[in-house]
Amino acid sequence: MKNRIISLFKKRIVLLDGALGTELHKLGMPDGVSPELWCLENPNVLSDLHLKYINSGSDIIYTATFGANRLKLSLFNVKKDVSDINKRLALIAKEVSSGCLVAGDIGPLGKFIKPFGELDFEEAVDIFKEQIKGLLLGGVDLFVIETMMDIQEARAALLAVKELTDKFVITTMTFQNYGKTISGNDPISSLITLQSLGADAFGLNCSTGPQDMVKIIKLLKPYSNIPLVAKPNAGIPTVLNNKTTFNMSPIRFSYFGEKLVLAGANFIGGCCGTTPEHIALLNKKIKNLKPIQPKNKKFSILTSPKKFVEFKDNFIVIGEKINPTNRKELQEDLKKEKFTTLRYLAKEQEKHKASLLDVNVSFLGVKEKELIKKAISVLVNITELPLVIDSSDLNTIKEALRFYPARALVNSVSLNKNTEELLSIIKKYGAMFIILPISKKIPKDFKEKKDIIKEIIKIAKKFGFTKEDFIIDGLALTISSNENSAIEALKVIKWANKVLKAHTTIGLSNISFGLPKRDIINRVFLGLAKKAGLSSAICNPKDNKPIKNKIVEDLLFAKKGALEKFIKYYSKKSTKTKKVSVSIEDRLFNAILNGEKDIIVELLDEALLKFKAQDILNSYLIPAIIKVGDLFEKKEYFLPQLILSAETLKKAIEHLKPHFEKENIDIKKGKILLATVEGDVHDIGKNIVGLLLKNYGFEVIDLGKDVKSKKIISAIKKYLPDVVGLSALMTTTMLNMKKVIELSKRHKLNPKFILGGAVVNEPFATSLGASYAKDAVSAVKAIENLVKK
Ligand code: B1M
Repeated sequence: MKNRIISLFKKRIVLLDGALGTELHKLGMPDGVSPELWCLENPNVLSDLHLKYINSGSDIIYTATFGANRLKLSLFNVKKDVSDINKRLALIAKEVSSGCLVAGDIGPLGKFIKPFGELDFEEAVDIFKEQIKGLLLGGVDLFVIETMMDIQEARAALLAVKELTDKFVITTMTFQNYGKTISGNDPISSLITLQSLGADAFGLNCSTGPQDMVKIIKLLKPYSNIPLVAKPNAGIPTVLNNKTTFNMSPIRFSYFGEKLVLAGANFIGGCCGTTPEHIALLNKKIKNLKPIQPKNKKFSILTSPKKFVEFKDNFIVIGEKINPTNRKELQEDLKKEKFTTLRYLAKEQEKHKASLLDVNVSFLGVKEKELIKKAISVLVNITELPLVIDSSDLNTIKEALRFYPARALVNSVSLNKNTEELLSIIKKYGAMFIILPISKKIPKDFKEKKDIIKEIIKIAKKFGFTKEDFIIDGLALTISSNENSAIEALKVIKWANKVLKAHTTIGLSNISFGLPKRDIINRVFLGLAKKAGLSSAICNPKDNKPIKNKIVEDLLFAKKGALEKFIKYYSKKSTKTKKVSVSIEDRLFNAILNGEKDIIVELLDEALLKFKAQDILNSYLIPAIIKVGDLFEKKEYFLPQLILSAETLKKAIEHLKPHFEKENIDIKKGKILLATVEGDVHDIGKNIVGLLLKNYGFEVIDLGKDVKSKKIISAIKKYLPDVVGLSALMTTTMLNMKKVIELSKRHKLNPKFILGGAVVNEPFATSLGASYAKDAVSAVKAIENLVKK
C-alpha cells in the first residue's frame, strides 16, 4: 500500500478530500456535540459525505476521527471503547471507499505537552496509540496527523504511528498568517524535525486561507525530500452572528489550488469551509498539472522548535559551557534540580552568538537520564538554539532524543560495543551525530584516528546514514601531555574535509588544558583549524574569533623550545575575572519574564527581607507579566512562554498570600461575589483583587474563571452579595460583562456591579451602570464606598 501511494504522487497530484466538520453541521449536526459520536449515530450522513468527496475526485478520504482520542471524548463522558469508536468510523469510510484510499485521521489532544505544557509526553504517545490501534482494526490504508500547533504533539503522534505500523503517514501543521504556529514553531524547522523522524509527507492545513499557504509551500520546497501537502480552509474565517464562516468560492479556491501546486504541493485538498464542489473544481484545475517531485537532497540541519541551523559554508559555534566538569556552581544547582546557572549559561552563550548549545549534565551522584530531560525542558523554553545532547550514557541519549522536541545533534559516537545500538537509536529519532575517533584506547596519531572514523562510518552506512548526517571530530588532546596533539588533530580535519567532504568539529579548549592563557591558545588553534577546513567548534563562544600569534603557533606545531618560551612569556601575566551581581529586584522581574518556577519562592524569601509583599507584587511581579504580554503581542514570545510566566506568577502569589494577611487587619465588611466572565481564563488579576478584599475584611465568594452568565445569576440569587465584581482581559470577553448585567436586570436582580481587567475602562463600565477599578487597590477602595452607599 505504501508503494501504491508513492507511485501515485510520483505520477500526478494526489487529491485529498474537503471539510467534514463544517459540512456535517450543514447536514444537521448540532453545535456542542461530539462529531464522532454524532457520526456513529448518523452513519448514513457520513457515508454520503465520504461518497460526495470520492465522486468529486478525491484519491484519499479522511476518517471522521479528528477528535476521537481519550481526552477529547472524555468531555462527552466516553470513558472506554475509544479504539472501537475509531474502528467503527474507519469502517464507515472503508465500506464506501471502493478503490479510494482511506486515511486514519488524528487530530490534536487539546492540551500542551511537556516540555511546553503539563501533559506527560509518554502519556500523549499512549493516547495516540489507543486511537491508532482502532483505526488499524478499521482497515485504514494510511495515516494523517493534522492541525498540529505544537511540534512536540506532532512528534508524539508520529512516533505513536511509527511504533505500531509502517503505513504511509502524512503530518500537517497549522501556521498562522504571521508564518508560525501559535506555539512559535516555524515551518522549515517543523519540516526538518518531522521529515527526519520519518514522516512520509509534510504540510499545512487549516488556520488561514490558501493564499497564505502558497508562501509557506514555496519556503519549504527547497528543504523537503518528502512530498508536500496543502489542505487550506475556504478563505480566512470571519465571525458573523457569533458563527464562524468561510466565504471563498469554489472557483477562487481552485485558482489558489493551482498556485499551491505550482509552488510545490504534491497532495492537495480542503479544510474548514470547503465542500464537495470546492474539491470537484480543484480536481478539474489541477488534474493535468505536473507535480514538482521532492528532491533527493540531503541536508545537515539541526533544529529547535523555533529555529534551524544548517551546516553549509558558515562557521558553527557550539557553546560548550553547559557542562558540570570543573563548574562547581552548575554542579551545586543541578544536584538540587535548580536551573539558575544553566539558564544563565544558555543565555550568555546565545548572547555571544553561539549557534548550538552543547548540554552535558553528567557528574557523580546525579540521575543523568532524568536530569537531562529536566534540563531540556528549561532550555527549550529559554533559548531558541538547537541542542547538542552530550553524554556517554546510551540510555541518557535515548531518553533525551525521544523527548527533545526537535532534531538534535548527539555528542558523540565512538567505537565500542554500544556503537551499533547507539546508531540505531539515533536513526529512530532522526538525529545527527558527532563521530569521535576513540576506541578502547585513545588513538595516538592521525592514522589511528582515521581507521576508527572509517570503521564507524561503515557501521553508520548499514543504518542508512550519509555523510550529511554526521560531523567528524578531529579530537584535540591537550598539548601539555602530547606535544603533537594539535598537528594530529589538524590532519584529521584536513582529511575529513578534503577526502570525505564531511563537516568537522573540534573540542577546542581541550588543546590548552593545564596551560596558562588558554583563551589565546584556543583562538590561535581555531585559526589554524579553520584554515584546514574546520566547519564548527565546541568552544566558549567568547573565544570564537581566531587570532595569530607566533609564540603560540610554534607551540601548537611542537617547535623545539616553544613550550618553555610560551610559559616564560605568559605565566607572569594573569587577569582577574569580575563577578557581576544582579539585584534581587531584577532577579524577581527576570524570574517572571523567563518563567523560572523553580527559583521564584527562594527569590521571594530574599525579597521579603527588604520589601513588603504588596510592593513586591506591584513593583516587580506585575510589571514583569505586563512585559510578557508586550513580548507576546510583538510575537517575540509564544503561548508556551506566556503559560510558563503565568504559572510562575501564580506560584509567587500563592507564596506571598500569608504575608498579605499579616500586613492587613481582618474585620468582616461585606459580601463580594467575584468571577472572570465566560470565555476568559485569565484569573490572576481577579485572584489578586479577591485576596486583597479578604485581607481588608470582606467575605469573598469566588466563582472562578470562564464562568457562564447563568451561573453568576444563580450565585447572586443564592448568596445575595453586596457587590458583584466581574473581571475580563480580552476585548471579546468583556462583552460578556454586558450579558451578565442585562441578564441580572431580566431576573429583577439589582446588585451593585464593579468591573475590572486590562481591557475594561471607566466609560465602558459607566455605560453599563457599573463601577470601575483600574487595579486591586482601587477595587478595594471602590468596593468599600459601594458597600457604604
Ligand atoms: Co492571555 N492575553 N491569552 N494568557 N494574557 C492577554 C490578556 C493579551 C492582552 C496578551 C497580548 O496579546 N498582548 C491578549 C488579549 C488581547 C485582547 O483581547 N485585547 C491575550 C490573549 C490573546 C490570550 C489567548 C487568546 C492566547 C491564545 O491562546 N492564542 C489565550 C486566551 C484564553 C482565554 O481566556 N480563552 C490567553 C491565555 C493566557 C494564559 C492562560 C497563558 C495566561 C493566563 C493565566 C491565568 O490568568 N490563569 C495569559 C496571560 C498571563 C496574559 C497576560 C500576559 C497577563 C495577564 C495578567 O495576568 N496580568 C496578558 C497581557 C496583559 O494583560 N498585558 C494577556 C497581570 C494581572 C495582575 O493584571 O489581570 O489586568 P490584570 O488585573 C489587574 C487589573 O486589571 C485589575 O486588578 C488587577 C491587579 O492590579 N483587575 C480588576 C482585574 N480584574 C479586576 C476586577 C475588578 C477590579 C479590578 O473588579 C471586580
